[in-house]
Amino acid sequence: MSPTRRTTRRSLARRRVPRAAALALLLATATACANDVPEADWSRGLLPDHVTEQGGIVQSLWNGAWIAALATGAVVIVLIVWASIFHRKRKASADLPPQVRYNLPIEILYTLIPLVMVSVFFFFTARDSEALARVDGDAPVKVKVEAFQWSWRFTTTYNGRTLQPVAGMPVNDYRQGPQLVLPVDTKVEFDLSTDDVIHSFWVPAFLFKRDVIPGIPEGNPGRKFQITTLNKPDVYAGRCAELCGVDHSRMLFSVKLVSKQEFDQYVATQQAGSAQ
Ligand SMILES: [Cu+2]
Repeated sequence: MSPTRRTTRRSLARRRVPRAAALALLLATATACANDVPEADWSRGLLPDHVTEQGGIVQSLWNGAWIAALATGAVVIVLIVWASIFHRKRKASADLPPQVRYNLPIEILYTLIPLVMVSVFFFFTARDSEALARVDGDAPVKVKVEAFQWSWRFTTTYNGRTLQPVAGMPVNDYRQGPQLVLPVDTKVEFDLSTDDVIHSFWVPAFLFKRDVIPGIPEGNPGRKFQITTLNKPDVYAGRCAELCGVDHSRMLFSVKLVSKQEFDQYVATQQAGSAQ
């Protein structure tokens, strides 16, 4: 390498370091601004702590996929390093190395191993998608979710009694958006609908989101999903996950998980309101 080229490289590197640092700082501040981003933990593969039984299914599928991907990556890297260290071109000879074209056992191996890997991924994904999409129909709490530009209306039915709808408007903080109150350790069925554009119902702590598409008739299984809440009472952020117009980013809501007693009290007050 010529001395001039070395200096250019060094000065390039010198220029890049502060730029990278500035970018990192910008990213850190940008994340800090979003107050509704749940805490991600390396032990969970950077997913938020899940608050539904179904979230557990997603978490283990996620873990398994990463373990398989990392194991595959490790094997590939070891093979690359091994080949590049022990199978270098010998300076003395100009001959080609032994060619392995039309080597049937190796070709079968090339085909079978990826096929087996994809099949394993497919099996677990299909099994878990089926479990996540299952709706029994006997959930004690049913929530009709109506998405609109740019907020949500939640109408809860508990043991056959329908509460007053909770409707919101665009907000900057999810805590000011409409709040859906749900009891812990309970099966909840959601029915999603919209009259305007495509939205997407997303509660990060559920580790699940589902598009809300206009025109899907009532009773269609594509509108429904079901969760079983875990005993983790708290307030969780929810948002629209489909760019749906100018105030899409303010289409925020919250889900409050409460004890069954508190939920009964909530139902009582909501019913008193609906009697007016
Ligand atoms: Cu939306």
